[in-house]
Amino acid sequence: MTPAGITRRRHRGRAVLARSAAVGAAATLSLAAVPTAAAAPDDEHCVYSVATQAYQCFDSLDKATQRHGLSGSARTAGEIIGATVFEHSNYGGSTLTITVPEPCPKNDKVDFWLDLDDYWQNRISSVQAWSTCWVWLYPDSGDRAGPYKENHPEVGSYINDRTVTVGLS
Ligand SMILES: [Ca+2]
Repeated sequence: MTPAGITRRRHRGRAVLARSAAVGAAATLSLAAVPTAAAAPDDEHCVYSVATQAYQCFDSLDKATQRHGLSGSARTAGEIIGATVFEHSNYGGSTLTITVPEPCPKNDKVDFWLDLDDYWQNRISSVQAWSTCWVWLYPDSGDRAGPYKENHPEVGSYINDRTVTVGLS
């Protein structure tokens, strides 16, 4: 059941114009036409720890979180899930799960921050909040949207595909 929105972008290389009439020097020009199709990534499912700044990726969200408490090394380290953010609405596409060392204290402060990497900037479309954490989404403008409590299949048109920093409070 693949979300319909995920189609691998395929740039079919324009037929190479091999003009045999041109002399040898012209042939080197074709090197400039480096194909970009390979840059289109498959979905990735990663876990980021705000405590250790460790970043680990997996084949699926299930594997990334192994039930919603994490297991294995992450749990051993005392980490719990603060939030999962998604590339597409309705929790589709790539996922990034943010783990925190403790449930978010309800102290009217943003306790945990994550500046998104190039891949995740301007990509978040839905979010899930866990472990008492509320999710705040910050666009480049310094404004913010939130708090998102529990599950939000749409973050809303204001912030959709505009988040550059995630905060957990
Ligand atoms: Ca998106």
